[in-house]
Amino acid sequence: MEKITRVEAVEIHDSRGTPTITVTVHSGLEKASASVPSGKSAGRREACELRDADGVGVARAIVNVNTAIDEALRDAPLDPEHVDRTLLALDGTSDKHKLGANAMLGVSMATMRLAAFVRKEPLWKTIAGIGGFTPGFPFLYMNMLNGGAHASFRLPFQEYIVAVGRALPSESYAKANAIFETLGTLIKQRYGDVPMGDEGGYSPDVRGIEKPFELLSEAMGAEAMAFLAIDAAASEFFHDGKYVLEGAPHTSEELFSVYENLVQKFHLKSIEDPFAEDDFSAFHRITAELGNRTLIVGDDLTVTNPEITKEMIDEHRANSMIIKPNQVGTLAEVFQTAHIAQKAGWKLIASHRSGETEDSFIADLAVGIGAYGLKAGAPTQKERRVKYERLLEIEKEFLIHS
Ligand code: 2PG
Ligand code: MG
Repeated sequence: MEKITRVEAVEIHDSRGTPTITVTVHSGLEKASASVPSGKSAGRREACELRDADGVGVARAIVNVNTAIDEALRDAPLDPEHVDRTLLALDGTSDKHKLGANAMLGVSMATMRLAAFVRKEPLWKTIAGIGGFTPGFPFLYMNMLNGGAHASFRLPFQEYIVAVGRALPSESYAKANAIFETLGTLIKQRYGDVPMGDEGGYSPDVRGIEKPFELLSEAMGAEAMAFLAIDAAASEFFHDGKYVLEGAPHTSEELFSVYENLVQKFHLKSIEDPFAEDDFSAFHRITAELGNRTLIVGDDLTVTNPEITKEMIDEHRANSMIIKPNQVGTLAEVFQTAHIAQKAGWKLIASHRSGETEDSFIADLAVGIGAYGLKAGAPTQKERRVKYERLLEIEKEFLIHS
């Protein structure tokens, strides 16, 4: 088997202009790189994203890749599972604060990409093979209206999404783009020029909990293979024991009623982080009462961590989850989590972060693990578009390789 000859990291800037890292893994003359995204509405139990004392710089993460990790992996076999085991042993902490989950993930992803390259396989196929998954095409979860922590006008929820799942990604993408364009026209007519949020969606200054859903429904029209979804990111509007929506405090029960109404009225079919990440009884209740009609999706709740996911499954606190590699730090753990969740019948949604790079890795990940959805933002930003464009390439590869 080929051997790793060098591992190195450099600084780049993400879609918000914040520093992050790109890691390159070398094997002789061959090499592959991967870039690490960064979240803003991060879950409390996510693995540690190592930043410098100023909370911004990534010099320490870069040094870790270029010294300790490079030393540990020189001459190691180009085997993603071996590399992830080595990283985990070298870090040795429960939250990855020693090496940094960002440093580890960059190495983990670049190794997988290089392994695919030397196998002469598309990345999604290597992911499916090494991880033991059945690949498939996801619904496109396109975030069209940005609110919460991702926008200047704080629409109550963080993400208002249209999910489209036609037979082929090219068909889904064309439809999602058409809906997004119609939405843009509607917004322009009614609100003029509006700012865009962190994930490239519109951020109009509209009032009323139902208003964004009315707008999206109108833009969506009667498309059979599409539905409305949200990421409430409720930890972000949970203050002093109350959920504050448009200035009004709500109890968990009152917020539940808000969701129940939205499910009935707008056929909302997927609700991510409906409650704060510690409000377990509320998660349990919504899963029990709405879970047969609606995906209750953990994100801050589950943080792509195998043990935490297992606990949430056992306690029936959701029925689906977000998969974000940088929440946990290695692909080996991502695969472990995905298996635990799929075995329990949960649906997986592979997701970008609000601070993204031009790396399209999550498109291959979504297909490779056979995720139900791919959440990748709006096509106005290059960092989001590359994920969809990669999916269109995968569609062609799929015909040849499966
Ligand atoms: C989320 C994400 C991505 P962030 O909450 O799901 O959309 O946001 O990366 O800021 O955590
Ligand atoms: Mg989320």
